Amino acid sequence: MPRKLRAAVAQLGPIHLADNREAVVKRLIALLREAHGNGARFVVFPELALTTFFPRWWMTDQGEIDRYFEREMPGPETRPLFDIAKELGVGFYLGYAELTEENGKQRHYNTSILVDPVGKIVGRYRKIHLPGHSEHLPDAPFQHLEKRYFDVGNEGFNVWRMQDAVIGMCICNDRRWPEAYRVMGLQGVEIVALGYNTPTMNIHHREPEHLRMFHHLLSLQAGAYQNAAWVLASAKCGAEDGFAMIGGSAIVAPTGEIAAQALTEDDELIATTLDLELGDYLRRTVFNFDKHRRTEHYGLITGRTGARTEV
Ligand code: CDT
Repeated sequence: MPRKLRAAVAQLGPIHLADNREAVVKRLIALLREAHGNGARFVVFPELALTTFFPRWWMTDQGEIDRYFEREMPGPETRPLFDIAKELGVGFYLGYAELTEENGKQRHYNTSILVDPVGKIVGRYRKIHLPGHSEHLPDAPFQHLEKRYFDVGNEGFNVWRMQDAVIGMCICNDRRWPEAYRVMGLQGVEIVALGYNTPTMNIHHREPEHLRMFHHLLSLQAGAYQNAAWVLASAKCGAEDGFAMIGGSAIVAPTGEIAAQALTEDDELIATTLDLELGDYLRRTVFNFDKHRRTEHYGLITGRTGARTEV
């Protein structure tokens, strides 16, 4: 009997500064119900799915910044999502800003969790590749202050067994880094779940807008193929208070092919039945890691961070 899991990606349209958590959670629940009606048993929501993409705003008052963070999960506003997921028997991935305390110090993480079909959190990932900058860029059309508002994730790239599948998580900018997928690939990942908020404009370098979508899909497809895994990528997109972000939520097969892709920049569900054995032939042949990887030649990958030319 081939192992199959019907799964959905629940893309979110914009969340504006004025939108509150209750209204957002209602949208998440509507998508969850739609996914269940579609036969899906696992749903991927975006990065920072409960608020606007607040790193675009320069803020100096820590109290104001902390309003975008969750101190508990589930909390009073998110509890209904967990309850309905449990009632429907649907597992999910959810991205949010996490405020916690470690060794007496407050820590801020860009986090995602994996919740099983009985509403229990079984996995947590804290974003490692934080993009953007930490200083104020007054001349830029908007900010990208992830390096200011978040600490670098401290729990690595892990995988969890849930719903008879090996599931790994990463967040947005991580999808551009082959190391993120490979660390999960080396743990036998079958599904990589990820959420993203990708501004349509690159504030660091002017480039044609179409490249944003091209690089997004290129990264998903390469990561999927080279690790023989399904990649489920969920956008928060459209114009939040006038600031545009790309859509293009996608389900990518282990072959690197796009199995489903969102068409809008609004709340939209896409679903596919994942054949969890589709990647097996790649794992046995071209990407048989045991047989073909040459770790004795990969030392620089962990030994050196930046590129340096010595010739
Ligand atoms: N949220 C996030 O990680 N966004 C980044 C923007 C990169 S440009 C600063 C991304 O990789 O899509």
